Amino acid sequence: MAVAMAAAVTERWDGLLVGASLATLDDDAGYGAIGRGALGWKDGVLGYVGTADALPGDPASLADEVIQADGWITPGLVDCHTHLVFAGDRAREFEQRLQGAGYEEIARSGGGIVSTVKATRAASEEDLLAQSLPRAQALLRDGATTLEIKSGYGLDFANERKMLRVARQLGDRLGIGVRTTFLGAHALPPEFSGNSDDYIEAVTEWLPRLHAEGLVDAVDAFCERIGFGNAQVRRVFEAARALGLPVKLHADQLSDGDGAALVAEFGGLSADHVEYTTQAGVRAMADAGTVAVLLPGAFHVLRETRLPPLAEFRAQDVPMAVATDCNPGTSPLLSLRQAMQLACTHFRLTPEEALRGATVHAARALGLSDRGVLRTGLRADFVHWRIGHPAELCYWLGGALAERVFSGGKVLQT
Ligand code: DI6
Ligand code: FE
Repeated sequence: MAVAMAAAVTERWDGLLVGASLATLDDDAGYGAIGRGALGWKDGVLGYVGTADALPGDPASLADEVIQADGWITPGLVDCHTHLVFAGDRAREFEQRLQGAGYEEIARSGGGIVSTVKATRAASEEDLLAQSLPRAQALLRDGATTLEIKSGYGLDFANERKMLRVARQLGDRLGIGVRTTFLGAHALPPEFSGNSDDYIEAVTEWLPRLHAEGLVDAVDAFCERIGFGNAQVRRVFEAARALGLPVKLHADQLSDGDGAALVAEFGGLSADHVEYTTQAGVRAMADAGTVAVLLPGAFHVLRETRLPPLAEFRAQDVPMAVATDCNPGTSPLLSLRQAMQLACTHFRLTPEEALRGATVHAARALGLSDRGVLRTGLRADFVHWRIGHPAELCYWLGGALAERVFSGGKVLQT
């Protein structure tokens, strides 16, 4: 008897949430719905995912804290593509575009990304953290528990390093998972004007140094007419491969540059944007297991009309993730749920596809297998939503639907 009681005590969960419906997403299709569910966790890991009725005892005897809840629980959202660390804003450029100036035209005349580079270089590390923190907090408040954050507005060693350090600090400060991506090959800084090959050479030299400081989880590049060409991206990817770092790519956003096939050739985690990706690119992604990251915020803000090859992705079973692309130029978007909404309206994703895109498939786009679904043994990252059906996550524009957001079993305070 004493032995049995001791066993029960050691298995006691830290927390148990009872009564809400669960969208586990732990099936190949559907929401993986469990009505009147229960979720128990210990030491930041899920220990029970199932119906309330099948709990092995009275809730109060099972956990230190019992939360009675209605509404729905989903996995914590994973924003797998953001540029949320930057200084300043580009609201003025937004006005110019509304008066007819094109995004590429502004970039070529010294505005665009390079103007954010100036502001980011001028900011101290503390200031950059202070400016970026509210953006990360906004994403968290609407359900994100994992953020990918790219560099790419520093474009020299010290400033790329500063951005990546700030990204790490955001993760520590907020108690969430942050994955950093080195995007040195984002734009050509003015001091390398006319010399893009030399700049790429410099990028490949910075990468091992930044990696040695533990600042890099993956490597990305902007493969585009106004970015870098395939041969240059290849050099960056080879440098990543030499360090065993995974790659991803801003591919075929404004024009078809064979970007999807290139990143697939390197076994890349994801090809992102992909509006102009061809059938051959989709096939290469399918063969390599590369995720398509859809970024409907940039599509929306740029008033793009060319749709990503959605039917092809579905036909070839290429997983589609959805992310905010939070950045000051093309996607000043501070809610992943809003990105899911835009993915439904612009790309005709079903709400279920959009939810999978912002959880399961997004985790895969970051190479993370410990989150993205509600399953025993995975991280206790989940969101308790005040909704009557999961489609509401994609239905409301704006609003505050998250009752509580949990990361590693702890309620996030933002
Ligand atoms: N594609 C994008 O949508 C962002 N970067 C990129 O390569 C835009 C970045 C910016 O305009 O500041
Ligand atoms: Fe981007």
